[in-house]
Amino acid sequence: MNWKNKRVLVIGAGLSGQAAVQKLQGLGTEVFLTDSKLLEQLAGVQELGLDPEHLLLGSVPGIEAVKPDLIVLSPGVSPKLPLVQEGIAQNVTVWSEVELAMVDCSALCIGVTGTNGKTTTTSLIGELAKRTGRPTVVAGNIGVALSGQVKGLAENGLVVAELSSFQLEFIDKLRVHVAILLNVTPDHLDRHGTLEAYFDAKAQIFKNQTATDLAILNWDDPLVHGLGPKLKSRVLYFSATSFLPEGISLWQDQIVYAEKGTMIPIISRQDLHLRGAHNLENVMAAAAAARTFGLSWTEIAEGLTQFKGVAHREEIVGTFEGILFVNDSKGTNTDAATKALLAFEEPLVLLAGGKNKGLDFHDFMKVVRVKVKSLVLLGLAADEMEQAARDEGVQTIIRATTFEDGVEKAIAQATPGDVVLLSPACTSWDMFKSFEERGELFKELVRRHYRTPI
Ligand code: UMA
Repeated sequence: MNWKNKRVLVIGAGLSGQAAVQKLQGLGTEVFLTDSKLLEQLAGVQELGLDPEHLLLGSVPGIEAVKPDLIVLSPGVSPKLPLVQEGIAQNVTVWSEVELAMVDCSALCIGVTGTNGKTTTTSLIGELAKRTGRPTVVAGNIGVALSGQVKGLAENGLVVAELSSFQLEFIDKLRVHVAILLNVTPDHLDRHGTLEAYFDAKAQIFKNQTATDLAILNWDDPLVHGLGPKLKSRVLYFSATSFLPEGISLWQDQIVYAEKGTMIPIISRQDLHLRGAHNLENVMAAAAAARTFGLSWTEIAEGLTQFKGVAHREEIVGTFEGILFVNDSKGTNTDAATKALLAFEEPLVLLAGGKNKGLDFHDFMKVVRVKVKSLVLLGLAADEMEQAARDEGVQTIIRATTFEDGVEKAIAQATPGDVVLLSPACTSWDMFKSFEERGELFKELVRRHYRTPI
């Protein structure tokens, strides 16, 4: 593409939009940036150096005001936005920010998608990738826009990208050489409408794969499993529940790789820091990906043993007066929160609630009834969650007025030997800017309660 003669409209001036603008400026394109917020509400936009004619803030313009050749969409911007719809109606190409990011990058691209486990798996692959000594970029939905990271990456480099359904919705030629689909359960239905549409967006990760590429699929997830025969690429399955004669799975307590009648033990599950069956899946997927960039199974096992997990995903805050505190602020949907509950054998006090993403809480509350001794609820979704909890026979339900009140009430419910778990099953957006902010406050409040240094 001859970028110099193009007019490109970037929608959304957050992390993705700003990184996209900078990338486009580097390509010599005429860039317009729009956002429904005002300049003073948008940190970092002033520094982009766009003149007022190219900065359309506060209200969204009509397509005629810009007449773009290309629209680059930030992931959080819905394609239902009239501006995007107008563009599509006028045959303007629409790209996700990740498509733009990779347009001039020829490094090997490893992409991770799925409803849950993406960040853990991406981080783990990133750690394994660094062991190769090759230049490595870890970015995407993980919190760092891809566009700002891949510039100048050598051809022998490795891009490890966490890719959300929002980012995959508008990819065009982006080729993910090694693509992982971990699982698909209801999430983001307020944006995608149906589970089918959400699944289709996730399956876009395989769109441009060829026969030499690799798809890594979860054998145990019926939706994901069924994709295998439809793909052009080679498929490698993993399973945390049954032994696979071809693929990565469990044999007694060992994670093993089996192929053509041979079986190679990779690591014993006891040697992993990560807890829970869902993390076994993340480890298996990461190990499969790491094989493609040339690490031996021994090197992979070393990397797996050393990985302690990531912040806000079942992150151990500490044990205070015999109570273990766990921050799973990233548990923003019912499936993630269920997995967190299932990872613990101890009696649980669960702190949950926030903003619902259009999910039904009844199945989740069935698990809460069995696993949780006290449920503390807060946030916008608290009424809905309480109703579902009552419907499913959850015994102890406590309401909190603020996040601080919720943490104090959770602590008051716990006795030595218990786990206090923050796993909200909701987004943080009713009370916080991000799940990170919520998780940080949780840790701070716990430490403050026990008067330990923050
Ligand atoms: N905006 C508009 N009009 C709209 C909607 C949004 O102008 O109709 C503007 C907002 O005013 C705001 C900007 O768009 O200024 C925000 O854009 P964004 O929501 O795409 O946020 P970014 O800062 O670009 O962050 C995005 C991802 N956010 C979302 O997908 C919601 C981040 O994932 C990602 O880390 C980042 O790009 C870098 O790649 C976060 C996330 O919550 C962690 N992801 C979801 C999830 O994991 O469940 C998908």
